[in-house]
Amino acid sequence: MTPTRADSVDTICALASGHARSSLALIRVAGPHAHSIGADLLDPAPDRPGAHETRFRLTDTLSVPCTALRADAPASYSADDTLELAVPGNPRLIERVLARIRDAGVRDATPGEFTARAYLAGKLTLEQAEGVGALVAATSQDEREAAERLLSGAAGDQHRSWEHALVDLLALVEAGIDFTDQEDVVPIAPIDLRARLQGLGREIAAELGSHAGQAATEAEPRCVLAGAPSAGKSTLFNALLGRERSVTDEAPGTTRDLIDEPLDLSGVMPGTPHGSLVVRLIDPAGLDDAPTDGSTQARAQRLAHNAIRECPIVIWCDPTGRFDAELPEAAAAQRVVIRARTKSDAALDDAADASALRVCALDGHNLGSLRRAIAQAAWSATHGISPLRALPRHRDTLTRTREAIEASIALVNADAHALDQPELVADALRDAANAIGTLTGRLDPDDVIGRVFATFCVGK
Ligand SMILES: Nc1nc2c(ncn2[C@@H]2O[C@H](COP(=O)(O)OP(=O)(O)OP(=O)(O)O)[C@@H](O)[C@H]2O)c(=O)[nH]1
Ligand SMILES: [Mg+2]
Repeated sequence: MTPTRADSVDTICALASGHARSSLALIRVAGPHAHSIGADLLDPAPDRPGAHETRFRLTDTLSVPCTALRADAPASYSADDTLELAVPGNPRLIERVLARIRDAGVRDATPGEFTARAYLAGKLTLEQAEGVGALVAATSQDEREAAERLLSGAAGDQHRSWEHALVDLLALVEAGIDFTDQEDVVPIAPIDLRARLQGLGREIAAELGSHAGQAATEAEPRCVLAGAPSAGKSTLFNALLGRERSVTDEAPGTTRDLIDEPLDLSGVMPGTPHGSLVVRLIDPAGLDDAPTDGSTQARAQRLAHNAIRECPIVIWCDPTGRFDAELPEAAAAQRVVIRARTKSDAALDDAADASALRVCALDGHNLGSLRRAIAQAAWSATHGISPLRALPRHRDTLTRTREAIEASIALVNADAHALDQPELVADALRDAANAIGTLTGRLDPDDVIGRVFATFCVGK
C-alpha cells in the first residue's frame, strides 16, 4: 500500500531547536499557509527562498529581530512550503512567537510529524526517517553511527537483499508444492535449502550482534574459560567468584559439566554509567583430543566445544603463555578472546606471548585487570556491538525474521530427496519474508508509521 499525504495538508509549527536554553531558538512552520503567515507576521516578508534578515511582529507595535529561512515546496525538508524562524532564545519570547503563529491558524506539530511528511512525500525512506529519529535521540557514538548508517540507506540495502533471498527461496518451495506428484521434479534440494537458510540466519544473527542460539540482547553475556586440562580454569573461576564453587585438582580432567555462575562486575569498569553489569561465567572441561563416542569424556568435550563456540567472551587460559593451540571456531562474527597466562607465579616460558595478561588465581595477581577486561568485553556485548541495537523496532523485527527462518530450517530434512512438508516450510518462509518486509517498506503504513514517528520529539 502506498502512503498518501491526505492527512498532511495542515500547516504545522514547532520549536525545532529543542527545549535546552540557547541564544537562538529555531521555530519551524510548514504547510500550505506557511508563506501567507510569513507575509502577515514578518516585516519585511521573505519573498523568495533563502535567508532573510527581518522582524517578527509580536503585536502591532512590538517586534523582535528574526532570521527567516524560506523554502518552497517541494524543495524543503518535509516537501511543504516552509519557514524556519531563528529568534532570540528567551523562553517567554519563544512562547509568544508560537502563540502568534497558532493564532494565525497553525496547529502544533505532533512528534516526528515533519519527518513523517518527508517520508510520505517520498523524500526519505522509512529507514532514513528512523535514522533521523535515532540521530536526534543518539547519546553515544555507536548510536550516532547506527543512525547515520540508516540515513545513508546502507542498512536498507542489506535488509532488501535478505528479503529478496527469502522471497526467492519461498518461490522455489512453492514451486515444489505444485510438483508434488512428479517425484523427479525438485526445484530446490532440501540440503541446498537448508544451507541457504542457515547462511541467511547467520548473517542476520551477525547483524543483531547475537550468537547462535542466543537472544539478540543478552542481559547477561556469557563468558567461558577455555584451555587445556589443568590449565587452572576452575581455580580461576573460583577466584573470580570469590568462593569455592568448582572442584579443582592437580589431576587433569577434573571438570566435566558446564559450571555456570553469575559474576557481578557492576562498577568495575571506570567511565561507564552506573547500572548493573553481570556476566554468566562458565567453567567447562579442559579441551582435549577426546574420543568422539558416547563416553562421558566425549560428552564433556562436546559441551565445552559448544560453549566456547557460542560465548561472546572467552578467557583463554594457558599456563605456558604460548597460546599455540587452536580454539574452537566462533559461531558468530563477534567474539572477544582475553588471553590469560594462568599460574603466573610459575617460571615464564621464553616463547610466552608477552601481550597476554599474567594472572595467578592463588595469590590474586592481576585479577583486578582481568575483571576489568571482562567488564569491558561484556559492556560491548550488551551495548552497541551491533549498530541495530539503537533501534528496537529493527532488532525486534530481525529477531522475528530469524526465528521464522529457524522454524523453517527445523522443518527441512536435509537427507530427503524432496521436502516432507513443503506447505509448512512455505508458511514459515512467508512469515520470515513478511517480518523483514516491515523493515524494507512493504508494510502496513498505519501500523508501522505510527510506531516509528511516535518515538520522535516534536519539531523533527
Ligand atoms: N602454582 C599455581 N597453581 C595453580 C594455579 N591455578 C591453579 N593451580 C593448580 O593447577 C591445578 C589444576 O587446576 P584446576 O583449576 O583444577 O585446572 P582446570 O583447568 O580446571 O582443570 P580441568 O578441570 O581438569 O580441565 C590444581 O592443582 C591447582 O591448584 C596458579 O595460579 N598457580
Ligand atoms: Mg576444571
